[in-house]
Amino acid sequence: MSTTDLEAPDDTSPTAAAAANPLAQFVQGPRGAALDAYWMPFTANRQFKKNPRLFVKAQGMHYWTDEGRQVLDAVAGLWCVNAGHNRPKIVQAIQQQAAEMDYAPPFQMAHPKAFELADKVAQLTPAGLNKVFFTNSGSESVETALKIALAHARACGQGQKNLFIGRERAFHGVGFGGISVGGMVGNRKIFGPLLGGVDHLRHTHDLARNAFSRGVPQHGAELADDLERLVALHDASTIAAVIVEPVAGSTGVLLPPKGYLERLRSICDKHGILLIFDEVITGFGRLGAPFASTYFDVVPDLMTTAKGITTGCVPMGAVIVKNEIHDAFMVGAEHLIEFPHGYTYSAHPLACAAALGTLDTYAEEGLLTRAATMESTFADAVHALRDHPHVIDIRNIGLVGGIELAPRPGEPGKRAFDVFLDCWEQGVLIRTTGDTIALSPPLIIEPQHIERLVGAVSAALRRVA
Ligand code: PXG
Repeated sequence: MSTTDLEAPDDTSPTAAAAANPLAQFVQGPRGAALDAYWMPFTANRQFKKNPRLFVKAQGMHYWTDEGRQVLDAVAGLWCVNAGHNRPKIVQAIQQQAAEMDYAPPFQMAHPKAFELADKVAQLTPAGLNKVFFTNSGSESVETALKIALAHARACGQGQKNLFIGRERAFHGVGFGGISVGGMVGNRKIFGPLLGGVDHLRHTHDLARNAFSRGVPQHGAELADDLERLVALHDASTIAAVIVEPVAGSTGVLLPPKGYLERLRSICDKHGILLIFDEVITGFGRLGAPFASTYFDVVPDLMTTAKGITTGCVPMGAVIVKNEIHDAFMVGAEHLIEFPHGYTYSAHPLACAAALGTLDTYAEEGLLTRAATMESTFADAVHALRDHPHVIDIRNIGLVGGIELAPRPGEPGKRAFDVFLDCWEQGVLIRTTGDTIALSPPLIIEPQHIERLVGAVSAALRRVA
């Protein structure tokens, strides 16, 4: 793959980008009226609408704004554009599918690409996880996995196993199941009593012992024993599943302490509790292996995925399940639906086409392991920010970086957000969560992009008070 192909498409001059922008008349004129109707998700709407940030074009490692500015994408859109933007094979796959067949109902009917994709996904996942249930997002994957866990217990004659164990500071999407097992207070506190029957493990973030670790932190495997405490409290006979992100992203780039996931796995085994890995951000190459479960060599019973499955270009998610869990449902009269769950757009033809094109691109360019090749260059660059103002920790794994800042007194999250705005002005898109800067670039990143993105964060950190 040549970098030039990705960097210099024929028609990406600033003027072309601006001319192609249908919103230009609105964003350049009085903005209030035109921007009013769209209630934006997870956005400070009023702040945004005073000074909108609009993308109109993307290619490779970059976006272009409606004003024609080129912006380096240091977060792969939202942890999803793993293959880089607008890759030709994927674009072509979607175009062809759209022209051939727009939609096929997924209930009692199917189309060939759904089977082809499920088979390809199953080949990438750890041995024994071979059954693929398609959804349209990470949130839907989480709801699906939780429902499979409950229904599985019942199918096994253990209907009393109906509690879930999540973890503090976890993010599992925005469905009621997901926010219930999740541990982000801001995403939970205004939504009432949530799902009953959920408890939480302690989170693993420990700056006192692990600050500035390179790769996984050394201390904290024993935090997995918190599961023993919850088992002692609730009894294993009542617990259906434990769900964790192997590496937590949106909650601030939290890495599992060395040995932690292994310990969680063995405690789940000991007590007959299903282990769900939420691989929505770690899936499809983010850590330098196809999945975090591959990377850590810890095999869950169910995996939730989304994002990278289509490199973000068409919404899709998938839950991958151990064969025996699936097989427990395949009983009773054959004309009956075994698992009454699914979505109108499960295995949507455009999503399947996009995912097949994406998996081809990953395979051809070795992208599912490329983060391992780039890891040390990326880690060196990110850890070089260590002595910058306000930096209290730096974390890295694969092509994921977290830079935690001391919060400004009385204004949590504001300092990091100011760094985000400063980087934006410099033409680099980063992401912040609380006071942590999260970096998760497309897996096609080259050293010069790493230099540029870390250079921008460095300049911003020196400027922001
Ligand atoms: N699980 C995990 C681990 C995620 O990271 C979801 C589930 C939900 O996926 P959907 O497709 O429903 O959004 C996610 C989503 C951020 C950020 O700022 C991350 C996500 C979503 C929004 C923002 O890092 N991840």
